[in-house]
Amino acid sequence: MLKTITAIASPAGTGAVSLIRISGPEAKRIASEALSLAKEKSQTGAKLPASRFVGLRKIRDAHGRVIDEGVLVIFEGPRSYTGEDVVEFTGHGGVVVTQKILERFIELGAQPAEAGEFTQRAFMNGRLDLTQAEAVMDLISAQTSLALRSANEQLEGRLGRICEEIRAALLGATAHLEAYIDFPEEDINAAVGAALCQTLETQEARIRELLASADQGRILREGVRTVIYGKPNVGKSSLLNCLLGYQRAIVSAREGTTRDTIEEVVNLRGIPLRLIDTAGVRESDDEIEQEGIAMTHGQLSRADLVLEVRDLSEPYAESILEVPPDAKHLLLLNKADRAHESWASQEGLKISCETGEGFPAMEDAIAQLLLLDEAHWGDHSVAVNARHQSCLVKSSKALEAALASLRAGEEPELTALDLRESLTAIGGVAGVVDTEEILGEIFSRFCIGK
Ligand SMILES: Nc1nc2c(ncn2[C@@H]2O[C@H](COP(=O)(O)OP(=O)(O)OP(=O)(O)O)[C@@H](O)[C@H]2O)c(=O)[nH]1
Ligand SMILES: [Mg+2]
Repeated sequence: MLKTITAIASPAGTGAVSLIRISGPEAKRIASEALSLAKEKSQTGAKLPASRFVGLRKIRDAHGRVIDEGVLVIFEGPRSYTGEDVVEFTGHGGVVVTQKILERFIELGAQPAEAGEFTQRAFMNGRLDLTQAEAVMDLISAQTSLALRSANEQLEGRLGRICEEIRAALLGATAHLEAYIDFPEEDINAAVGAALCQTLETQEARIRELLASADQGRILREGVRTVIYGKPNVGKSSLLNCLLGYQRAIVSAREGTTRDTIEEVVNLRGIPLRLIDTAGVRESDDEIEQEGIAMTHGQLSRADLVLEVRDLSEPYAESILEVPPDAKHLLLLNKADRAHESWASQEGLKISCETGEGFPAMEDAIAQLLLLDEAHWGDHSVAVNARHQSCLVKSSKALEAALASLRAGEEPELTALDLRESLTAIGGVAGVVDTEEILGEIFSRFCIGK
């Protein structure tokens, strides 16, 4: 029989309330016994509340002594988070009292849950598809309102639904093709061949569209890799501090202050920016500084966005930046409060970390550049993660191969083989077909009690 699991679902530490969960076939029996008075007193304790009704109940130890009084709710399966019988007890949020309740449930036969095991059961019992289960994790770790919105959209199952539509279309095409394998005397005529090609091309385009959103997904989860770049002393660390709102990096009038790169995430109009302050780039004999500058170049090559900072208080000089091909770029002319006249006719966004001048315009420009603020977040956006991406790439490659063999008029067996591979891969996104190993990998990243 499937084991019954239990865990503290609220964060560790002291709080107003804490939540302990039980899920599995024994959940109700365990909860009921936890309410019982000691056997020797031959008295029974309170009854369980009816499913989905709230009851004020006392959880007792083996001697019938009260551990805590709180709210008990039973969700009878399958109408529960996990699809099994679930018991939730909300008690006083102390560390010891919560731990004691957990121990009591374990004493009565529940087993401590693994990380993500509740959600894994929800998936196993068909309450969520895999993209939705992953969205639960995205929702918990969302750092901005936009990431939250994207997680909620995924939780509603949009990505899973799109993949399921693609899978259904491919399945239809495969069945069609396999019919010809079963009747080798019949050839695929031109009209049928063209119709099949059309179906595969349409689905291929849809997969490509999903893949195009992978960058957006990564950005929402991890933040836009924003590298603050420039010569020493132009005010890169000052900019980091201003955007963060506190003194994170050392600022000084001495050139070459920053050596290591410093990373912090800020929320800019709903967009998570992973700001990376770097060592100022110049010729240097100092070994440590050279190391720092090498790191700057490394960061630059992985950037999504480069904020190039230049110093308006110095006479104009050419930019030192070689912009990496696929990063967005914004030129910031800092120290506008002390601008040198030689800059008068130069392009760039004037800001001052000293006075705050130009900051709203800079935020506008960044949002505009990334087209990723709330206003630009389309109704049909999906945020593909790295795992979805790898399934989609596999599916799209196999589909291309299928198309190529179909167009070349090769044996239908060959095309069907590639189509099957494409089907399996796209099914993997929502977890239609998946191995234990992959599931374990996904759910182990959750927290205990989720
Ligand atoms: N007047 C004025 N001074 C500024 C402004 N921004 C930064 N500074 C000053 O410029 C100097 C250098 O600032 P930092 O932020 O340390 O410059 P950096 O680019 O990080 O320098 P390195 O770490 O050496 O590469 C400090 O003395 C700051 O106070 C500004 O907008 N106006
Ligand atoms: Mg610095």
